[in-house]
Amino acid sequence: MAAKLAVLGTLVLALLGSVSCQQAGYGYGGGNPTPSPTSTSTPPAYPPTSPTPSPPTYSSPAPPPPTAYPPTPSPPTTYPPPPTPASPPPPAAGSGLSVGYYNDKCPRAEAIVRDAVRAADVGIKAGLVRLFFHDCFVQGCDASVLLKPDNDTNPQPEMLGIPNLSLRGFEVIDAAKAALEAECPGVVSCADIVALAGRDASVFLSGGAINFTMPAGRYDGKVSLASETLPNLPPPFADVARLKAMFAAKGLDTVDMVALSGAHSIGRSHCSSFSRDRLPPSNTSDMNPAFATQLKANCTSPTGADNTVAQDYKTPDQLDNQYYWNVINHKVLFASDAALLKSGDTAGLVYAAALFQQKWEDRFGKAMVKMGGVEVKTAANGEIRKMCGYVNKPYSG
Ligand code: HEM
Ligand SMILES: *[C@@H]1O[C@H](CO)[C@@H](O)[C@H](O)[C@H]1NC(C)=O
Ligand SMILES: *[C@@H]1O[C@H](CO)[C@@H](O)[C@H](O)[C@H]1NC(C)=O
Ligand SMILES: *[C@@H]1O[C@H](CO)[C@@H](O)[C@H](O)[C@H]1NC(C)=O
Ligand SMILES: *[C@@H]1O[C@H](CO)[C@@H](O)[C@H](O)[C@H]1NC(C)=O
Ligand SMILES: CC(=O)N[C@H]1CO[C@H](CO)[C@@H](O)[C@@H]1O
Repeated sequence: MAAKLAVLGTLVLALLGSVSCQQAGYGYGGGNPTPSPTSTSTPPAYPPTSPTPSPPTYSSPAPPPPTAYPPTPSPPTTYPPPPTPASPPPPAAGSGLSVGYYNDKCPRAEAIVRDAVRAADVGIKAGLVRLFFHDCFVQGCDASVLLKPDNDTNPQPEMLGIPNLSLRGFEVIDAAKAALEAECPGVVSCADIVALAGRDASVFLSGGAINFTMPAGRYDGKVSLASETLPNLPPPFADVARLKAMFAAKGLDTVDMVALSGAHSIGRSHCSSFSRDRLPPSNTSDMNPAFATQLKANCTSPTGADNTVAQDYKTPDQLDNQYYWNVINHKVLFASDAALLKSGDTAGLVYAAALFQQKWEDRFGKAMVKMGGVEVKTAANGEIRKMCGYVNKPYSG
């Protein structure tokens, strides 16, 4: 009863204030992808959608008092925050992008990308959602994450940065690009393919519950540096302050951050991304002990391989709000996930997302669009690549 009251109290707070979430992909793991032991998908066991959800079993301090929140009960209609108007200089959201950008230029463009994403398995689909995030946070959404090492021009692209070591889904982007070049050569940017694929993967993995339009018109960048990945991508051991700061640096607020963190409801992680700071014997975390024991077992490998485990132990292949219940129940992998409970505004958003699935779905779509507007390039500083792994050849550099 006390727990339920606490949940409801936090909920009220969440409705009053706006918060954003965290949880960025680090991706220490990499090297030898071992099939995820949890890849066997569980039936969609969504938590009850009614305001009387399964009682959270959390034992953490009760959510902060109402005074921690914006006192003025602004009506629900005031958030999600209005779309940031496209302003010129800093992390502006998507100036120059438009929905249906390819309708005239290449009418089947979006359908071609969707078909390529549809053909991918659930794990690769999850990878595509993360790929979009990593692309946008480093050099903006410009497909710089796709550039392959080139001994002469760029031996150390983003792809070789530590956080990128476990990215996947590249072959889906390449397949879509090949089909698009056959259909309308030189028209569709790799950056748009990454963005549309991230959207489509979200639609598929949510069973259509998350469904939003993604503006397009991005150009592809020519710069990709491994050295820019660590400073721009939040690490799995980040605390709330760091998460907020790193998202804010991209023009994304706390509501966006918490909503996007729900992406940790799909896909997997290598054990190396969290075992050191989150698993016994170094018990510095507030992880549920039984969950920690299971993770420890699943991460134990006779050969020393870097195993993978599901991000969401309960519905690993569904993009749903189960993630937020996992946060509440201390059954998440990263310190950055757990951290969302540790500040009043983020905790409020976590409870709101757990209790109001549709609200979160809506916020997730809006935040994906906003993320897709980060530092986009234009014809003036970008190009339409012919192959997504390489800048166009006659390179006047
Ligand atoms: C808030 C800060 C975030 C942190 C610290 C973080 C960290 C990580 C880490 C460490 C992994 C596991 C990589 C591995 O070891 O294989 C991961 C996976 C993943 N992340 Fe995040 N992430 C964050 C935000 C996001 C966002 C904003 C998205 C997308 C909207 C996202 C989507 C994913 C997905 C889908 C996976 C699974 C990928 C796969 O299965 O291949 N993450 N993240
Ligand atoms: C550990 O692996 C088992 C067997 O694949 C799986 O059922 C369980 O959900 C996994 N637990 C965690 C916490 O990953
Ligand atoms: C790039 O350099 C590495 C190491 O020096 C070498 O093994 C490789 O063959 C080179 N690749 C190309 C395409 O030149
Ligand atoms: C998503 O929305 C579009 C436009 O409203 C609709 O045509 C499409 O069928 C929807 N997709 C899914 C999977 O529900
Ligand atoms: C870790 O320590 C905390 C606090 O001492 C304790 O509550 C928790 O059960 C421990 N977790 C594990 C996995 O041993
Ligand atoms: C999936 C992918 O392309 N990842 C790359 C990350 O970096 C390693 C090298 O460290 C490459 O081998 C992978 O191809």
